[in-house]
Amino acid sequence: MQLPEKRFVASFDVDAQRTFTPICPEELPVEGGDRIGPELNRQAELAGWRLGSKDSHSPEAVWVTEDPDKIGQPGVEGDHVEEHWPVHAVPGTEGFELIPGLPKPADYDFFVWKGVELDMHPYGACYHDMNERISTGVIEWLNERDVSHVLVGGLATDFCVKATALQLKSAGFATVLNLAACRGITEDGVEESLKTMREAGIVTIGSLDELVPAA
Ligand code: VGL
Repeated sequence: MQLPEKRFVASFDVDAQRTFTPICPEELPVEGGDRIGPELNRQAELAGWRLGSKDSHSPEAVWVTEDPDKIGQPGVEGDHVEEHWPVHAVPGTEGFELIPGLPKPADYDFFVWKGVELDMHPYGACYHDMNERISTGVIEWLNERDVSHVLVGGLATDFCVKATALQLKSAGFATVLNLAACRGITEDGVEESLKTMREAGIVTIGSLDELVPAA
């Protein structure tokens, strides 16, 4: 895919947090999640803007479960929560921190903290709620700068990355999912989410070699 001038390209590090890596085995470890930092940094070099997001959850959230059979399963009461999860991404803990090698949130051009309310657990980083009514400002921010292309990576492919990529695509951005810059929770979930993303018109690439930067 041919990329336009850098100022029209953004890269997005979705929830690239230690909670989704083997660094935090008690939270939601995703195999290899701690190794995507260098690829996210390479991806960011092709873009004029770098955006990021973090899950920011209370240990008292309504979806919290310690029951392994419930993890990832629906059945939580509430309009803005879909599945049960173990405690994860709690501000002040290691799991909340970005994975090794990434900038600090303050050094990004735009950053989203999401899932702060006890009864809201959005997956996508563009809206705070599941009905996609309350914007986090990402789409407006990108539109204000006439960004046309967004390169997406992060954790996890089958949840927050997928949801964010679909929201960006629906908002009209040419959206590229860089598979080398993400990892997923389950193999089946990743297969299924790649299918959904491709059907929506998202371009999936195996490596950045498939992108041609502007001359
Ligand atoms: C995520 C499961 C639960 C994600 C967040 O960031 O993909 N997955 N919470």
